[in-house]
Amino acid sequence: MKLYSYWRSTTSYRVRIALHLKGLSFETVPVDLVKGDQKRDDYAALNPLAGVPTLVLDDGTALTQSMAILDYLDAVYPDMTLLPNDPIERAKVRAAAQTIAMEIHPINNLKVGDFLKSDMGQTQDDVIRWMCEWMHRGFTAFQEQIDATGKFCFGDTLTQADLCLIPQLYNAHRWGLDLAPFVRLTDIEKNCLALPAFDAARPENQPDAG
Ligand SMILES: N[C@@H](CCC(=O)N[C@@H](CS)C(=O)NCC(=O)O)C(=O)O
Repeated sequence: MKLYSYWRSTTSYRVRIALHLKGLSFETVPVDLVKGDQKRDDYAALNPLAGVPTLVLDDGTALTQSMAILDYLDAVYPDMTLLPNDPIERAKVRAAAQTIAMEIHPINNLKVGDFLKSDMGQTQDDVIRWMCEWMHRGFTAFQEQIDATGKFCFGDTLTQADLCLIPQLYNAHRWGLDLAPFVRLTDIEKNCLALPAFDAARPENQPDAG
């Protein structure tokens, strides 16, 4: 498999963690988002949204949307599934994961920040304030959605919620969000980053890390 990804991309980070947790080998194909490689015709043919990640399977099938890729990996490699079987528990995990994947990430994406600056006259400081505001609100909800105790978001079993949380916390550190109100989240972060699969997936450990 080939994973088209960017080292700092939180959506790529989610998929890298899943691939490592499931012990799958893959080749990383860097897409430099800062240079705009995601907008090149050859890449846009693989991923019409011009974003990373894209997972290209050995038969050439290109999968897009990180959460859909996580679902695919769970369906095909169910040994270490990242969603509970119980319908209520599954809905709770999905709700928490979607708070990050749908409420925080899309409005904090690179192209949104670029548009705020290029077309709406905002400064880089304004954009950082914007990103921190939505992370703060999203994390406030997320912290209520998950279990109050346990090694991970839901008990002692990893789920898609953890795979969304750890990359988003990477961004939170990067942009200087005050994480004091989110001790439960940073405790989970410590537990996750102690695992080899999370460590291997860290942005700093990618071949294109700058
Ligand atoms: N919902 C998509 C989002 C993909 C996406 O936009 N990823 C970001 C990186 S985290 C990106 O490639 N941004 C490029 C841009 O904004 O130009 C997913 O989860 O895969």
